[in-house]
Amino acid sequence: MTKNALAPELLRRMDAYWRAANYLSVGQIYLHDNPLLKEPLTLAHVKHMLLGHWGTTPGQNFIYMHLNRVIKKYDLDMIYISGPGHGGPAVVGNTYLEGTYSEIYPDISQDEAGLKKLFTQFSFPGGIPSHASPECPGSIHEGGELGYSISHAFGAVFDNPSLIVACVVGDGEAETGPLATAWHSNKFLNPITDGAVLPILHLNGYKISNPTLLARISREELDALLRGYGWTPFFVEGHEPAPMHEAMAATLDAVLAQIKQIQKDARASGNPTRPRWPMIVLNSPKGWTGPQVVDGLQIEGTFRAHQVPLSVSAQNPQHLPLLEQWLKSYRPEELFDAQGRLKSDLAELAPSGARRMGANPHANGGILLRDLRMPDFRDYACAVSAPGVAGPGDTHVLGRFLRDIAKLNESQRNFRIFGPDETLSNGLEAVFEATNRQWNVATRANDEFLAPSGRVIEMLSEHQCEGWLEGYLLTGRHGLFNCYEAFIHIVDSMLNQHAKWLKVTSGLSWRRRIASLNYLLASHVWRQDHNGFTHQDPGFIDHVVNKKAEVVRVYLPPDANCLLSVIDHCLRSRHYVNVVIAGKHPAPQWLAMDAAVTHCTEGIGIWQWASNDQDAETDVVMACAGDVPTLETLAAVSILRQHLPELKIRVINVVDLMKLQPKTEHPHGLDDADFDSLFTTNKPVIFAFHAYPWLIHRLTYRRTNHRNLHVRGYKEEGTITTPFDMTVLNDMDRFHLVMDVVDRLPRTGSKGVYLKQQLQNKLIEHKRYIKQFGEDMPEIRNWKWNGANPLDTAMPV
Ligand SMILES: Cc1ncc(C[n+]2csc(CCOP(=O)(O)OP(=O)(O)O)c2C)c(N)n1
Repeated sequence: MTKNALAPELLRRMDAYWRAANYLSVGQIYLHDNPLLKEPLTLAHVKHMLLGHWGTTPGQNFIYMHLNRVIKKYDLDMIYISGPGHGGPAVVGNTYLEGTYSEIYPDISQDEAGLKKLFTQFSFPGGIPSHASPECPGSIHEGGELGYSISHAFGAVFDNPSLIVACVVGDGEAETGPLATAWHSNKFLNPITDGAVLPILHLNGYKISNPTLLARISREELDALLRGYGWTPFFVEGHEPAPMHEAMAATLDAVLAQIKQIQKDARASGNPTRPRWPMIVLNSPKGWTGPQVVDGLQIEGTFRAHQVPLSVSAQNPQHLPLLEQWLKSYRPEELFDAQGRLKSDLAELAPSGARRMGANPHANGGILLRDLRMPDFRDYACAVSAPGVAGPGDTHVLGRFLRDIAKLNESQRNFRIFGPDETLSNGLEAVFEATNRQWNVATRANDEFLAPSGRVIEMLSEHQCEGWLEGYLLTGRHGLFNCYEAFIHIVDSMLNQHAKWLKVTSGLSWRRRIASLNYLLASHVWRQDHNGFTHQDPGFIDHVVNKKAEVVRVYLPPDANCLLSVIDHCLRSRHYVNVVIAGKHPAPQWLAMDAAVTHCTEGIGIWQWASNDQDAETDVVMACAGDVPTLETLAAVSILRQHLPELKIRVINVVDLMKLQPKTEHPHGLDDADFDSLFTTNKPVIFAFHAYPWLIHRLTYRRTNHRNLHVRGYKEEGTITTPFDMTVLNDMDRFHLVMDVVDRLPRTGSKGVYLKQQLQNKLIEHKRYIKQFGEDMPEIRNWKWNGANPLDTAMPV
């Protein structure tokens, strides 16, 4: 099959192109001068700090160059994902050879001066990172943290029927949890409406200092594993360049023919039945074409080739001639003309224009981004005739809005909801009135909402949901990840990487802004009634606020109308990570739509209807953020106003958590004067907070009144219990909040002391009641805010 796949002249030129890429890669790692070796190499030409990864690079150069051939031959719309992104020299070198690098960075010109700069900048202070970083044209995947290449690749091809993502997977990377589950992504792909992913497992045998598992199981076992995941593996194996070129070319022709045939058949027949997609296993030596033996140790084909095989330095001058020999082995004089430009017979091997993988617009998704068609979120409002009316559960209301967004954008095919099997249990069932869960494996009677095509994709892998959504966004579309709050932590690290990507790309003028990464965290800490302690963890936002302020936003809408307003805003926003935490259980509604819009626009505000300090000096500020803390705060306020009516209370609700940070730290931050006027400079502030209390201190530690700030929140107390008991266990219930006020206001005198005693008794009664009846006391379950005169609170004293 592989013989004569390439005409001899083409093979010669392709090998030369590969040598050119390898030469550029070694040059990037080692040289800061003498880029064409016009002079004998000296230590003065070599960088002082030798950084980078050689091992993966020649294999990736080989793949990229071969992909160039098929892109040209079949006019493919293709992008490249480098799973082992530490092979940065490969993607940088190849985009330089194809011309895109110099178009974006004219200073890195295609001549000797440009080459010198290209080499110097790599892994150099003020230069570029050693990975497939955002600075590299054509990259949507830095690959610094291994494991997400296939997820990103699939995210990119959903709803992109003409796109093929060639996705290089490191055999070490393949050991990670996310990558191991990512092979299953093929079960969600629709061959009619989606594009194709061509995984290329780079079986170079080693990681940093260990062999890889996939290289040490038998060929038969590996083949069975990949077939078991639903792929047809094609093996390209060896190390002799010429037969390897033949084998790779023949294999690429074969797999692309299969991909095209699968798509053609499915699209002609309208039958999307899951095909067995092809993939490639490239079994080539790690550090291919590099030094063989150095200081008596084998390098090529071993783990020792992973980073920098030669440590050329004044202390180690004997490596200098080895480096020169290595560089010269690529015969640069045959590859570049005297001016340092790639020879024209080689340059023409690269595709042109936007077909070059470095210039493909899918890899700069903001170029392709179109606004969503948005229904007016006000149309989905909960009627709130007075604060405290019963609502059906905030996410249930949101579900109807999302349903219509899915419907309105059905023809644009640029909006998706991802989740790990929780769209229903997070209360978004209305979405399935308009669409289905895309699923391309068998269905059975009694399955629900499964179809070959649908706007929702669910797999019980938070990693896939995150990775797919990131890939979808990075290629210019919109989406939402809905997840249980506790388990979103599984993707902490992926969020880190995406937030870093957003930060860096926002400083690159040629990179267009993309749609925000939106998390909807429902089924939150306070309402895990049937799941208990394992499902109670509100710490994701602690993690998120570590990220760059320009990138992250955290919203805690207290009711459904606020949730609608916040989600509308998030779906319109660009280049952020938005985290929205919302409840799904029936809960009181506080604000009519206009008031909700105003409140969410401000992000923080005094709830005047709940406060009574309008015409007098405030005694205490009752602040809250989150739906359950808001409920408990208002219940506490009603107790206070009934029993200590002379107290002047101010109620503040926070929707946009970043308002609490100083303006100097976050663009949303209140300036100090505004903060002081809201929270006073010297009155007690009792703050009921959705998550761990420490976060509020962290955000406000510089504020004038910080010393009077007393925060209640989740303090890692939980179990399967009643909703109210969850707040009691964490001292965030209405009774504790009232007692906190009394403790901080000695002037409440014996009235306060007596009230406190009654509340303590109440807590004992609560415990007794739930133990006996298994639910909260009627006065808790049926409590209602009753406006300015909350005397009907069933608060027997
Ligand atoms: C999640 C993660 N864990 C650990 C590392 C550190 N690391 C960098 S490269 C590497 C080995 C990668 O091996 P492989 O994926 O086979 O890539 P290649 O051999 O092609 O360089 C490791 C463990 C990482 N970058 N990401």
